[in-house]
Amino acid sequence: MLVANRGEIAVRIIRALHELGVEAVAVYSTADRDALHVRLADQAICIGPPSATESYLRIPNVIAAAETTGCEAVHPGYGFLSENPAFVRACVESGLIFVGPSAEVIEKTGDKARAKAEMRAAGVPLVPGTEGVATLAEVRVAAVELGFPVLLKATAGGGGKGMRVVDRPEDLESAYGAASAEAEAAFGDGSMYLEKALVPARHVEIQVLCDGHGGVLTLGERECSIQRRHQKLIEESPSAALTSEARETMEASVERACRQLGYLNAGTFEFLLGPDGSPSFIEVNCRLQVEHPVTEMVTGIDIVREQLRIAAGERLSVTGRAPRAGHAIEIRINAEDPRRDFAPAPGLVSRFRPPLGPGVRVDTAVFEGASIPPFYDSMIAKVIVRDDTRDAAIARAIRSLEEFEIEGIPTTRDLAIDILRSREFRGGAYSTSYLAEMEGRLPSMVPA
Ligand code: MV4
Repeated sequence: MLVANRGEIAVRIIRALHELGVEAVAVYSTADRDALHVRLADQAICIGPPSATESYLRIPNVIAAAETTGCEAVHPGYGFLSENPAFVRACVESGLIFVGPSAEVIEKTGDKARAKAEMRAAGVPLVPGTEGVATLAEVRVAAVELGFPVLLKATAGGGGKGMRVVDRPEDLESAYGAASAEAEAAFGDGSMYLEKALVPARHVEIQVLCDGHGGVLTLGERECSIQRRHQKLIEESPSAALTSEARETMEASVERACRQLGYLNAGTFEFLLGPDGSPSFIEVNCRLQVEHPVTEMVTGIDIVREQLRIAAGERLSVTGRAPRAGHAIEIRINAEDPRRDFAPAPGLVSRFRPPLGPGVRVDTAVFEGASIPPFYDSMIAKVIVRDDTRDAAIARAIRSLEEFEIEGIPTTRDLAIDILRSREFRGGAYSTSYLAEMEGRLPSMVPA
């Protein structure tokens, strides 16, 4: 198996491969020569210089690495080429099994307006809005019907790019132009659609696994509302905002959607919970996600192992709803300075002592003496804890983060401790606005 990624997720995948007795081939840029994923793999192929566009994103180089080493399959991890239909097609043309859905499914769901149309047909609850792509004239009419505030979204968008909240009719034209131009520049597609803006909202997503024999397993939700500028910082499961009825509605609708799409392998369906707690679908992620360990900790299911078994043509051993127990929280540790507007702060990690003890898992590719290169994502570790109740999991998370010694670079560790201790987080009633509202109130976010 070729692992077409780097960092903690490459390490995570190599571990799953080795447990199944499968040889792992790593790829790396010249900036990652001494990286942990290179050391843990059975073979490693250099695919280019540090810039991701010339290495981890360069399809011919990744395919050549798989071919020259005799790989049978490719796991893309998250980011990089993981949701790129051209990469999936290149794999298939080279006789490589891609660990993920088909190029057709990735294309269908990558167009957010098209994805919504598919979900509507499957009876998934949607945020009210235009049916598909809308011109400025159509948006003007729809906005009046929906009522302000509305949200302009790029059909090719994601991560908030090409998205604009509009509060007043007179701002529609300039917002449409700006968002469409931003989407055109970022994705080569300026198509827009409109939705009613749900504010304040909670971001809750459902994890699913689908095999090639019609088996569908839903693995419950992850609450991902603690984020800053679309970068998630803390995720947990279960969500304090979901009743068991709302959860079952979401899981049943995701199961129908997967059957309708012909979904294969791991996927995540993102929903917003409105002020009344009712879920509305927003988009599909056709990949393994950063926060997948939260779900692994409450279900006991190894999602990456299941991905590999599905790619090998095996059946899911359980279908329907995965069993769950307890409460899990993931904290992302980034090499960023929260006192300097979260500026990335790569460099030498002079001390690195991750937490241990009951109910604690740390996913990382960092070790003492490692250098964090400036070319990639700033996430350096994930601390995931599980305990019987939410309060116990919070206490375990704080204990773990206090135990975590990282020196040489600034990190988001202390900010995470502040968040976990805050009355708002402990109460469980937070929304996606939480961090913006806490700006200046959390000690570790105050400029030095
Ligand atoms: C929304 C929304 C409110 N109303 N859609 C952000 C990125 C993309 N995944 C969709 N996003 C949102 N869509 C409607 N109709 C609020 C957000 C949003 C958000 C969603 C999830 C997690 C964090 C967020 C932060 C700001 C806005």
